[in-house]
Amino acid sequence: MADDALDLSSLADDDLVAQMHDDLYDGLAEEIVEGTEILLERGWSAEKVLNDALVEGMRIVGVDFRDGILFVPEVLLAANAMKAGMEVLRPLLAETGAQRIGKVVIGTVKGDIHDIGKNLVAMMLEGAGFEVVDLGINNPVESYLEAIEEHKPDILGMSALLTTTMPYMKVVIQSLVEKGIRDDLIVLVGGAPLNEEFGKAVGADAYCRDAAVAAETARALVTARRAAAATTP
Ligand code: B1M
Repeated sequence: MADDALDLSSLADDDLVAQMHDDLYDGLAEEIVEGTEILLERGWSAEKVLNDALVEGMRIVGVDFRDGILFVPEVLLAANAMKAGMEVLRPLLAETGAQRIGKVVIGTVKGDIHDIGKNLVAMMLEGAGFEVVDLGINNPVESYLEAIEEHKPDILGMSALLTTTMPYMKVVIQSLVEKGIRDDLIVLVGGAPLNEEFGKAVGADAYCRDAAVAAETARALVTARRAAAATTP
């Protein structure tokens, strides 16, 4: 830290969180890591740091991106800063003593390179006891199908952040139907422009508003499916 730099640890919680929103906006990864560590040392839960400091900071970035105040290079820096903070939280969010309760293949759909939300969902799923195979971004149907064939997951998760890429989820689900494997899988979808109605329209089992809901839904649907299988003669 330079001599004239702000000492983050001297700030009260509220001021520190506000400062982190500014630092995220300015793409300052080191400061975001430091702020994240300070809040954890002060006893904040990983979920609270994530939601109040990082996700809220990114929401503010999103508003100015939409309004043409911020542009792609600045938003990329903000995204990198957010990812740096998420790396500090990763072991805490993914921490679980429980046995693996199922497997998830997850990826962002073709044409879409947004991965922050999908990465968060993957972390929360790990934390909920799932083994997660993360296919990354920009996935065509073929990469989902190959991963399903190879990993035999209980759940397929798809993420889309653009109104232009979200319809691709239907393409993927339709190809599962054509291959006769749709009912072997629970399909969960998520991403900022989606909603419940869209999830139903594309034939997903559930739309997940956020990472916490994704983890809860995954657990509930896998448990229900196992219970149904156990009672089927
Ligand atoms: Co993009 N971008 N972007 N962008 N970007 C949005 C999505 C946008 C809403 C910004 C805006 O205008 N306000 C807008 C989309 C408009 C629309 O389609 N209606 C937009 C646009 C237009 C674009 C470009 C086209 C811009 C351009 O080039 N002119 C371009 C497209 C590139 C492409 O994908 N082909 C583009 C590029 C980028 C960057 C590369 C600069 C960067 C991405 C970096 C990265 O991800 N590595 C970026 C970013 C960062 C954003 C915003 C600002 C933030 C997204 C984010 O990370 N949010 C975003 C504005 C916004 O959403 N407020 C925006 C934080 C994250 C925690 O939330 O991703 O919603 P979210 O995930 C949540 C839930 O949605 C849910 O759980 C997550 C955690 O709680 N969820 C799931 C997500 N996936 C799930 C999957 C599941 C379950 C739940 O599976 C089971």
